[in-house]
Amino acid sequence: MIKLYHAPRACSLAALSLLHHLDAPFQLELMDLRRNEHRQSGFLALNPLGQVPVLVDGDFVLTQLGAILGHIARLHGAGRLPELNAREQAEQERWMYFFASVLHIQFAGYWRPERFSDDVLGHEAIRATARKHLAQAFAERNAAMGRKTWLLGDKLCLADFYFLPVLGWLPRVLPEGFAPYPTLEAYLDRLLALPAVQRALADGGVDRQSLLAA
Ligand SMILES: N[C@@H](CCC(=O)N[C@@H](CS)C(=O)NCC(=O)O)C(=O)O
Repeated sequence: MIKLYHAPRACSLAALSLLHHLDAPFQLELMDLRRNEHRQSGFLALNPLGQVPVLVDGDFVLTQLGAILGHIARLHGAGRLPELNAREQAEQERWMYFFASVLHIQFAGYWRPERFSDDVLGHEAIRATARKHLAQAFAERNAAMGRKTWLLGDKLCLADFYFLPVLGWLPRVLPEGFAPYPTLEAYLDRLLALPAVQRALADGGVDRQSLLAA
């Protein structure tokens, strides 16, 4: 059976929500990052980067959220996820790469500037730049969502699950919260209303308020 290492409010929320959405059998390993459980030797043996999510499937250990979402979907998605044509699959991948390589990295710059420069004097500049780029990226996404229900229109896809935790981090970095991004906030509320997402939040003892708390 699949085992998922997940920390509440972390990007692993996407994988946990997808597992629930697909009614997949799995075992949950809850991690407390504040207690540095991700830096313990047992976990580092699974992921030397010391990051969640980690998925263990028998003797197969998989890291990187986008790959994990794809693996779960291939194992358990048949008949439970909408069929995507070639362009829709490309769009799904586009957004997952974007979240991983652009948005997630900007959040990392804001929270962990020491990973981008050893020069402590430069850290505030890194954080300010990250915040600026995040505000621009969310403004662009807010405009582009338009009247769409999900990123691909009416088909809920893996990228929507990926976007969930990323949107949850927004108010922790941007002082105005969702006020400049009402379309994204309505989209987030649709995600939060999914029974699978509610179950995933409950697993980690999180609700809407604590997910979005600064
Ligand atoms: N590129 C990785 C990023 C994983 C990641 O940054 N995980 C965060 C939580 S969202 C984490 O475990 N942070 C702890 C740390 O980096 O020390 C992925 O897509 O899985």
